Amino acid sequence: MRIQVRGSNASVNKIVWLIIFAVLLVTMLDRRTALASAITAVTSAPSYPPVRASAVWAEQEGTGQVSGRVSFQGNAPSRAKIVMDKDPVCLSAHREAPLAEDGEVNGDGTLPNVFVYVKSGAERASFTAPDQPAILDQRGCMYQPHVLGVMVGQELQITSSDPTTHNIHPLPRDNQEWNQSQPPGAAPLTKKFTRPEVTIPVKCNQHPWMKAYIGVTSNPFYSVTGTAGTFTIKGLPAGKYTIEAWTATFGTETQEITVQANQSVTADFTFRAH
Ligand SMILES: [Cu+2]
Repeated sequence: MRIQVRGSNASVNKIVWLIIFAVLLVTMLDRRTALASAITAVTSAPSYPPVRASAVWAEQEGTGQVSGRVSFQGNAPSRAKIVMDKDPVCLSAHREAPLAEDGEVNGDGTLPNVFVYVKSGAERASFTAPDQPAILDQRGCMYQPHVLGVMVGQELQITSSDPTTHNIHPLPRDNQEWNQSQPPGAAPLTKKFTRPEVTIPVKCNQHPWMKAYIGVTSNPFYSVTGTAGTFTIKGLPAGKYTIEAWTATFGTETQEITVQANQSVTADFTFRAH
């Protein structure tokens, strides 16, 4: 390569070459620094496996899980007896008047009917709803279960085991509202929800004491606590998630968790009396 400098002489040429050499040196050093930072970033940042957008991914690649116990501190609220005098069929289904489910605290101080689900962190993938329907039964003029989860697009079957007419009436904020009668012996009603919503209260227009809550999620990672107040969410891919515990009476709580492959994370929740 020839560098021509007007009115050139030996010293001007030297200066020009020195400048070119200095610029090249600085550029190389810059690249080396940038490369070194990139290597550090790659090796020190937590790396999560790439995510494929299907429900199969959850089953085959999600090997982590989160489980925990939901406790209650303070005096358990008193729960009203449900008076079913209005409908003799309902009344005759119970030896003793049952108590309202909301506000129930298990004997060991844990909470049943807590809907625990992955609120955020699973948006990296999309999930198809399971083929099996979720079932909401009406038995003894009460909803069974009191709290249940379904995925967006999953079929919800509402069945009745009672020889009386019910009128199922979900009260969503983000989904479409409907209410429909179901006489004794009628076929199950089949419904779907199109948007995630935690949770949708359900009432019966015939029996004002009947209450249920449906948690609608866009991922399959949810669980409802029972008589032991515990929950387990399986099939989680490694990653960071926000999980929320929802209760009808005591509000909600969230926690940030980090799940590793083949490991179980513990996330306990404690709710307090208002
Ligand atoms: Cu009813």
